[in-house]
Amino acid sequence: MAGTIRHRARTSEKRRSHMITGSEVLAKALRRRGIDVFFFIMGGPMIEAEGACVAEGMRPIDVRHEQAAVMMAHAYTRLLRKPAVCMAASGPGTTNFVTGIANAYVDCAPVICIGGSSPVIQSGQGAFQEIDQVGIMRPITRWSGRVYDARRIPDVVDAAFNHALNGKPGPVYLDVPSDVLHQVVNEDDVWWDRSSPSIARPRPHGDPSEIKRAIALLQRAERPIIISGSGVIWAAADRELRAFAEEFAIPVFTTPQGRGVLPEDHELTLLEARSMGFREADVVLVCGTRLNYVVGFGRPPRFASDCHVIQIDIDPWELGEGRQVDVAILGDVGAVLGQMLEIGRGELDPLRGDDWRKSLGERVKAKRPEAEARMSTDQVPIHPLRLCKEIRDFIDREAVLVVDGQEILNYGRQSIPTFVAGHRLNSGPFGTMGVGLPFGLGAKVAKPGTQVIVLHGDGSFGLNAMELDTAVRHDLPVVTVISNNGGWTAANKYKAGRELGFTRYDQMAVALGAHGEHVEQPEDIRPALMRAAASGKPAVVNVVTDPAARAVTAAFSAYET
Ligand SMILES: Cc1ncc(C[n+]2csc(CCOP(=O)(O)OP(=O)(O)O)c2C)c(N)n1
Ligand SMILES: [Mg+2]
Repeated sequence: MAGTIRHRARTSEKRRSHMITGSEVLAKALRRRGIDVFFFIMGGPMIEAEGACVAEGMRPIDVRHEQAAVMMAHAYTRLLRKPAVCMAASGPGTTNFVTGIANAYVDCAPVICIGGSSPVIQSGQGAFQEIDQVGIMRPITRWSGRVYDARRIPDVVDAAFNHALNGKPGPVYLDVPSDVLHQVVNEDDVWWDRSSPSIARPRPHGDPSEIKRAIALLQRAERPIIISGSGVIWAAADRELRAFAEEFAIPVFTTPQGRGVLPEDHELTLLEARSMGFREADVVLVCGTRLNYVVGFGRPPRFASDCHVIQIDIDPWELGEGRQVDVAILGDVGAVLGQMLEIGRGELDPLRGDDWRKSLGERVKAKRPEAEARMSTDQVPIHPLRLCKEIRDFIDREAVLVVDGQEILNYGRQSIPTFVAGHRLNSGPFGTMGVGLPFGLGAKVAKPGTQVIVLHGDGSFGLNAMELDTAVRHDLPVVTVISNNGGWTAANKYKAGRELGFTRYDQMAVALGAHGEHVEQPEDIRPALMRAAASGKPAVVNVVTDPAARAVTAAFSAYET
């Protein structure tokens, strides 16, 4: 009742002149930054703001868990290389963001997370759903801040976007208290000045003297390689990377999140010779990726102790982090590679290292038939690699493939190639189970015309399985294939809490209005995939796989990791 009276008072107050609520200012500020979709669960004090966003023409994707909202926004940023917004109610709605935000932080995805909060006027008094949301988010974001006056909303929204995008990208958290959202202000008093949708990310060039040193090192290299990370995808530098690699015939290895910068049937993507390439390289050009555990910290035994490292990164704190490097170039990876290409022309001889490249190529050729044979097994229960082969042969070349789980993640990484930059998403360097389905849905929202396939473990599927309902309600026809090995990881030894049983997730899908398929024989996988895709609905293909199959990377690899 009190709420209704307040609402009427605000409405009549607004009619008097150009009066506007904080909620409406927020919606307009987001629109000005080019936001056209948002992922959320409704709830106070955000309800009016969310309605205002719809009124501004933004597409509302209401989900079933706030964690999934962040993950959908995350995939959207990756696919379209632009920021995306998610929103939550105060208190538990916002704290449910946490895993999604932490994952986006480790993955450097510029997700703009907006949480409603209890009123400033009651702060510290035990208000409804009051908790230190800004403090909770601070260590897992690039910026966590609060707006205290509706007139400042566009200005603070701009600050949030700038922190998300400039330098190394990452998530930000913006806290909007209820009294700021409900505040009625004169539109003329709102700080619109800095808010422009055309604000460009700075793309700094590298120091020319460091670039010369890098070229000099490459000139002396007998066995150079490039390691390319997701920084190259975010900087939209796949063209520059490809041009540089091709000009000087340097093999390219990507991180799992950075796949597709070169189509993985390109002659310089020698996937199966990854370990050998790392081990034997004498100069490593690291582009837009951290020297973290994913690449063995750039140290022995993965790399030779005397190999030289050139690192290009937009973030000064990443340069030389983990290990010392020989040349550190601070700058936008696309801009720097452009500079290096210019200086390198005429200086670098692509024929150098030809013999070594050939031996890497031979390694690839030698390993392929063996890997193909392992993937072709007719065993029952179905081997996860057979499932990977069926998916590999079924999906479009441009498909977005999301993989989540442990055994199935490892098998998938080794066996299914990617041909488009950014079209491969997975549990990521943070190792987050549950990203699969929400990533798939975020990808489908971003690119509705592209086939999206999620390859899920049965355990990881369960974490955000209710997002199937989101898929049905929002008509997002993503095909989720479950490698159902009856539990978490392989049953290769006793593990407490491993067993989940062979649940009929396909029946659950049907109950939610999606398409369901249940598969136990290898020859039935392909027809089930075809029916699932042809249904035009979100679909679950529940494939019973061998619980004993354990992906030992070295032993099973089609390409070594
Ligand atoms: C959110 C989260 N919870 C728990 C873990 C620990 N964990 C890592 S892999 C894994 C098992 C995944 O099982 P499943 O999705 O069924 O795939 P499978 O390995 O069986 O193919 C678990 C529980 C994690 N990484 N993330
Ligand atoms: Mg499993």
